Amino acid sequence: RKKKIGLLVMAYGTPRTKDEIEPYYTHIRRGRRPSEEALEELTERYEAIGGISPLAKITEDQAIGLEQQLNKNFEDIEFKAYLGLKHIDPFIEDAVKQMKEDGIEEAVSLVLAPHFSTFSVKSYNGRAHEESKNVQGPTIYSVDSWYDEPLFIDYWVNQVKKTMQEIKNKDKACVIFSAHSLPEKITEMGDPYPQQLQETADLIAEKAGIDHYTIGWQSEGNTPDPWLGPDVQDLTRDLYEKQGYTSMVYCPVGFVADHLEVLYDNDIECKIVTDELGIDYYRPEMPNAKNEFIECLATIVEKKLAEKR
Ligand code: FEC
Repeated sequence: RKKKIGLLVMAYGTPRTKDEIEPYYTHIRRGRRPSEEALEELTERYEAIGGISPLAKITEDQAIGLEQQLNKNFEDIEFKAYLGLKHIDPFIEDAVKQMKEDGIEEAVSLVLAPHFSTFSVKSYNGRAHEESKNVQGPTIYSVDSWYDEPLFIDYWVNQVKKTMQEIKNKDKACVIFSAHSLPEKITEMGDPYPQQLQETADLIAEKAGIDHYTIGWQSEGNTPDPWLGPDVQDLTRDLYEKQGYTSMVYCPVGFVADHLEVLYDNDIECKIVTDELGIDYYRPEMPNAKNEFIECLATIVEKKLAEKR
């Protein structure tokens, strides 16, 4: 009989219907209900990208794709994927309980976000381990980060090169590699998040032969404390006004799918700025469930297994 290994695939989660926006937003705000105004504003952003986010389907496709790829690569193991979401059901805890019920004794956990932060990856993995302890569930081998995985770098190298072919005056083009902003206090805690984004950017730029690039932050929260900057919108203005760049290539490498933070914060908000300045906007395709990205995820899991078993 084949050995069974669980794949705990963790992701942010998104409302699947308009009615789910409120409980989802409340969960993000750690149980505090948003004001009517804030709720309305978020609903409008979802409406602007077509009513609801395509993220739910993409995350599911990524998890299924990963399961299938690994089952193809290993003859002696049967992999089973369990989706565990941060802010909506099935929650991370639900997935761990389900693994326990299914008799899974060993699992690999992977967060669908490449860079490690105490606020993101650490909290996902922490919740998984905590629940597993509570229910005496499977031993979970957790991947902490994969921002420098060669297949991940290659994905973006190919995308950036493809986009660059569309740009006539390459000397006037700047690539902006970005990730979700986080409160600045993470740097005092020694969080590797900003360095990891810089490293991802350096690796992609080097391999793609890009000389003009920088990193930036996006989608920051609406709280009084300072967030990591520069924000990609301010950065766009500066790159044009101070350095004369007239083509901006947005690579939101901290994300892996088409969702609100990309389809709205890049494709609508950053585009408002480039339109206003009269310069060109480019945004290469996100990994989603493309084959080459599924192979990348499978490689990450395989490396973790090789290290642990
Ligand atoms: O539905 C969709 O298509 C979008 C899903 C979505 C993704 C995502 C990724 C990250 N977030 C991260 C951190 C924060 C922090 C706050 C925060 C707030 C929101 C809100 C929505 C939202 N996030 Fe998110 N994020 C997504 C959606 N996020 C909606 C609430 C409205 C707003 O502020 O825009 C601030 C929370 C607070 O108030 O304390 C912090 C990080 C990531 C990338 C890593 C990951 O995917 O886990 C970090 C996708």
